[in-house]
Amino acid sequence: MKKIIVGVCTNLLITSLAVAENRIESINITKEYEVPFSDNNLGVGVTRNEKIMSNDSGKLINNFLGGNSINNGGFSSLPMIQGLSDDRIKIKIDGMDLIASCANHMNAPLSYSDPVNIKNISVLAGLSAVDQGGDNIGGVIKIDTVQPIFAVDENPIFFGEVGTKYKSNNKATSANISLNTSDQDTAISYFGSYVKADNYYAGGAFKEAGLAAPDRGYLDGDEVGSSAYKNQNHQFSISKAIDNEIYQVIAAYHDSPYENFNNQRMDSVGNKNYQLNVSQKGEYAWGKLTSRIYIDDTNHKHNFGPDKQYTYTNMGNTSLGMPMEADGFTAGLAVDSEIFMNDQDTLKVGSEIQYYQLDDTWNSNSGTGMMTGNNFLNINNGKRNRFDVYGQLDSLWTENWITSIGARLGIVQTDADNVNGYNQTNAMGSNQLADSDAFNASKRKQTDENFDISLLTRYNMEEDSSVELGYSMKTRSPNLYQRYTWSTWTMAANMNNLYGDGNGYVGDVDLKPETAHKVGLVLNHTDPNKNWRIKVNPYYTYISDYIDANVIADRTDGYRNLKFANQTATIYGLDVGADMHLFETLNFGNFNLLSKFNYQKGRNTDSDTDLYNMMPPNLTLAINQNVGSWSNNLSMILVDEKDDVNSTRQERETAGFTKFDLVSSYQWKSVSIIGEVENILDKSYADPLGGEYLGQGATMSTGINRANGTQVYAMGRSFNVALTYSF
Ligand SMILES: [Cu+2]
Repeated sequence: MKKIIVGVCTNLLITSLAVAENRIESINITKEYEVPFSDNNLGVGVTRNEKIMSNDSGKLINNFLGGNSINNGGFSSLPMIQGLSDDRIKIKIDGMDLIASCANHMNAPLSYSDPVNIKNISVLAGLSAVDQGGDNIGGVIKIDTVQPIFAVDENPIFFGEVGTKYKSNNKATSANISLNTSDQDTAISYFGSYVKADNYYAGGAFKEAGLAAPDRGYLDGDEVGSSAYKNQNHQFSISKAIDNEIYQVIAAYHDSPYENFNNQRMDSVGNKNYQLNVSQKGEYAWGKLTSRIYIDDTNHKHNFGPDKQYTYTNMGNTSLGMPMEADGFTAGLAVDSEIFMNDQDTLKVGSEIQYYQLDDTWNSNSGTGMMTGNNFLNINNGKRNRFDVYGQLDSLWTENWITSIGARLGIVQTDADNVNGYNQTNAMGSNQLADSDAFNASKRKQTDENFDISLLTRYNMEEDSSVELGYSMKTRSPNLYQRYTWSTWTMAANMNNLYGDGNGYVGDVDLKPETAHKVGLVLNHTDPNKNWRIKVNPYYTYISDYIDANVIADRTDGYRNLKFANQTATIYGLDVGADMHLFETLNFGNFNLLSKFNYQKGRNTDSDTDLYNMMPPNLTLAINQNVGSWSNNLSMILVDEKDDVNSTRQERETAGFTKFDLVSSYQWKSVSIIGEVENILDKSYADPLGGEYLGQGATMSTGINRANGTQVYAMGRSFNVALTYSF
């Protein structure tokens, strides 16, 4: 039978990951006909080495064509796909649809997966079919962390891996272990990881050296304040195969006692997350069925970390820190089916129900200032419940021509209860009473009916060349912070910042969902001799009701207070990936060249300005060499200056730069050693997606002056080493 599958496990990325796991080569890859736009690896994948050397899963997205990562703490970078980022992208981890419970999205879904534990990432960058998920306008990232391997005969198997690594720049020390045991129908696995990192250092001084704040320690001129972090992850899974079905239970625990943020005014001083994920997958004569129930429970705490001022004194009053706490709870149920209608057609139907509840409360602190009194209710009993249903028909018209047509309906209902500030007063410009009264009088319960369409097609011209063409309409409802934050008080608005830009934000109860219409084209060509291949992906996106912001106040510190608003935006761009076999020599092995080019241009046509955090044009060139057990990879990244910036947020321009990295690995029996020199030339550069440097000083309210500020600088040179033992 011909099956039309979503193209997972078929590309270079997976090959490298599979080799990584040694035993995962047994994954059966029944690549027959992929749904158009399902393979976005495009020749530049995540190698085993990169996965092992990284502490930040969000950064792995840089390796995918059309993918960039946005600076957001040490292990929670936000993915961006073709100009759209954060929760505009659907992130599914082992099928779970997770939501960040933090006013700064510090606990973005990818932060809960240690890169070492990722078995498979698929990034649907271009256009995604509706069966891949709703409630997104920017694409889908799917991550698998559990892939059960059963014993082939009656002898049980036991295998695992222990690893450790060290990075010199920020003294990041980490360790991980995986233990797996299985017989023919039961597989049990445990994964654990630990990492601790200090502040990192840029390639050169980008600010004055001195005390981080009057009540804090000393920072060097090249030391990036508030970039230290620590976390541990534990995951336990049991998979049971019964006939043609696999039942699976995954339980996970994540604990980060601190993760400091160099582009936010607060730090995470505690994040605990529990997940439970129970699923069933079956293959039947008629098709496939996957069903899943999951829960995710997050407790997230904020305060000022060790590089941000803690004690504020004003007119005889003292404020000691600013404790804030977000509690999020998600419960979901999802059913997806594939029905093989005949040799030509597969019908995919499914449904998803998600319940989400959020409380974001700022406790009165122990001082005597403006932040004592009641607990400030930033979001009180916020709700965001979602019901989705979709249908999609994938058809094979000829051996060379496939189409996918789908529609999805999503109902999103949001609500929040009454709020209050620290005090029922408007004193000192806080407007807490007036703002909370206005919010409490508003109609907060909102129901969105979101409609998605995907129309995708691929035509294979010859065996190794194809063209993919598609249109999709995708709709996403606002998140709770965009709809229900209410305080125009600068101190409070500053805390509600999803962008790392230093500005303050206020929600809008009447925000509408944003709808993206995207057209894209992918041209694939592989040389008949298999010596090179190229993928070219131009696209255009028109977004109605794009959730952006308008200025409500220019502040004395040079930053602004902004209010979320629906506007109109367009994004167009071009992504090109190519790889090429260079030559093979007797003594030095195989040489391959990989390259990736990324260009995007986003405009807010209502405000007549460029979109915030667009990655400037960039080119990656890498040479890979493999000889015996040795592999070496030298890469060069050229990034153009960023001069297309968002004037509403007063986004900073950044200079162009070139960066070199070298990774070498050697495999000796069960032991592998990886050495890396990151940023070989110790280049000092402002990270174009780094955001505003708020890593030190009096970050609350208006204690930092924008005129003396800077963009966040990226890490300078680091010598990294990792050791792995497999058994
Ligand atoms: Cu946070």
